[in-house]
Amino acid sequence: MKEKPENFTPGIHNSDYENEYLQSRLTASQLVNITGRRTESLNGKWRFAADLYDTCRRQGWFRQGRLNAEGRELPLDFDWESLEQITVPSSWNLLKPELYYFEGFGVYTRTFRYFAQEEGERLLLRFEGAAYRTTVFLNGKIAGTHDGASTPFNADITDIVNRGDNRIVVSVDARRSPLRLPMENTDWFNYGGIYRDIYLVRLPPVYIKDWFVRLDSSAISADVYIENTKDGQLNANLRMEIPGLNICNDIPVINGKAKIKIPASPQLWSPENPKLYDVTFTLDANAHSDTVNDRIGFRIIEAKGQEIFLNGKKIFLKGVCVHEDHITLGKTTTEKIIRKTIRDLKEMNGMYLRLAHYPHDPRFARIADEEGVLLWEEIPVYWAIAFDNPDTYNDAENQLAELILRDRNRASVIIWSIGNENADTDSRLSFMSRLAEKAKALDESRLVSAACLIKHEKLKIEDRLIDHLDVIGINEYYGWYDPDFDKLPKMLEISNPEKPVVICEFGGDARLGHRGTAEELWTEDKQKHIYEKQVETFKKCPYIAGITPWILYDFRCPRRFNRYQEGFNRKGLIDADRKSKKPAFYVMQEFYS
Ligand code: GCB
Repeated sequence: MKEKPENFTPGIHNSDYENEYLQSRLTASQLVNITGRRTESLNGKWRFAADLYDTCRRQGWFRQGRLNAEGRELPLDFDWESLEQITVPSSWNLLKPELYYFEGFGVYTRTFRYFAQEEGERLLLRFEGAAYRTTVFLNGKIAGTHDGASTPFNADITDIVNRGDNRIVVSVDARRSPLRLPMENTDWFNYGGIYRDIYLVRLPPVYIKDWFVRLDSSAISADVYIENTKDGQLNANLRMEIPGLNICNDIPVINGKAKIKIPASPQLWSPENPKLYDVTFTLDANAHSDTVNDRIGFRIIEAKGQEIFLNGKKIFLKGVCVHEDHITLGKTTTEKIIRKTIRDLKEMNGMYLRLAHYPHDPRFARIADEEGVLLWEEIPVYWAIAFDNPDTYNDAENQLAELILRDRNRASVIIWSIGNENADTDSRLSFMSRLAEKAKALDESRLVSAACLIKHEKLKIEDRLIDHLDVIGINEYYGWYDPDFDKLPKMLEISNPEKPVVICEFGGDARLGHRGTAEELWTEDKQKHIYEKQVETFKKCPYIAGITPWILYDFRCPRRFNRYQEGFNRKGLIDADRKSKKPAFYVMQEFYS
């Protein structure tokens, strides 16, 4: 044990103050499915301070007051109502110039009033995304800590919420670190803060925690999970209704779990016919009732040999990659932005998106369900993360579980991607094969993939992880990072993959409006030339089952400084204004038509 001198003063001397906050972790195991539930938004005006030295947590500001050893009040270095007002959700970097490069701790606070509406009511505090480590306090108590910038989490605050006024304090740590996911080096901008919606959710004391409904050959399979927060045995009656299919069945609940398979032939969901069915679960348990509704599409996605099949028909995935980055909002998004992204995809004659490189806003998959767009969803196991570190693994597995639990009822999502461009080492193989197993354990109805690298010396698709994947994702930049184009057809010829291949990245940078020859770097002409050569080659390859060029829109990136880039990755087919198209956009439009 470290010596603690008599004059040690917590809050000014370094101590392991963080340990206290790490005891109560908010993880996938607590996640409640809130789809179709009534929520009360906590979006809006909050008080905020950039807390460079993490003083909120060091000094325990959340306790609201500080006493000395004799129990006398100490002067406080904070005063909640004098902090500046900001809007939540937002990426703090874009709120004002002084915060543009800020990657530290931010402390947020606001009050809310609460009165229970039913006896035994539970109250959840739900975050859809805060970057990166979030510690939540309510009325002087710790509600929990969450790791991961892009997945949802919730804290059950029933035991610490007051009748009437409540003060919530949230400390968000946006630092990059070699142990985090992603690690400190990424090819995108590290936006910080509470950048997605935040809600209160009321639940009865016995409630439907989660459901997973999907088509399983010719039957609809449902798994439903019930949480009983009351003492005593659960006495529950659960009903599933799908009026559009004349389904109305009671499902027995055993130890909080209910499972059923009902033969059915629904109209199949597809990009041409994105048919959704209303699904309702009603629970009557221990004198309480709970109802949840969802809108679910039924379809089957499979990989056989070198091909991908949707509802038994071979498909070619006509797609494009997209980041969440927005010129004025950063990682914060809106329904309008999501719908516009899908319109741009459709204008390109595409029907598939790779949501790179982390889970995007939860509205994306819901809107894609309605619009008939197929999705690849991904966790930020990006480049050289700490594959040897068990904490990093636990974080990755938890982020994967949070994503899958959030979106496994969405027909649009067909692929879970467990990583991007990770070198084929032993520790990476063990880390990522465990992730693949985890994805299958949580959801056997979708395909698992990862964006892999080519073995350059052999000029071949070869990676030990492939044994654990259903679909091989390949990133290649022939014509750009490797100027020798002829290697692409050679590589495709030398390779003989036993599984379908999707080219999940290719492309090159072009500054909007910069013209020149097809050989001149950074010109629209060179980018167009790369696209023409790439798609010509793909046409001749029998085993490519889909492509997603990099990328739909230019996006901010602090690694890119030259006169054409000016802080942006310019590989977009459309400028960062999300309006102005580059000529390569039309190459894809024609290829996909
Ligand atoms: C890649 C990465 C992507 C980068 C891109 C680029 O291979 O997966 O995150 O942004 O290349 O532009 O270099």
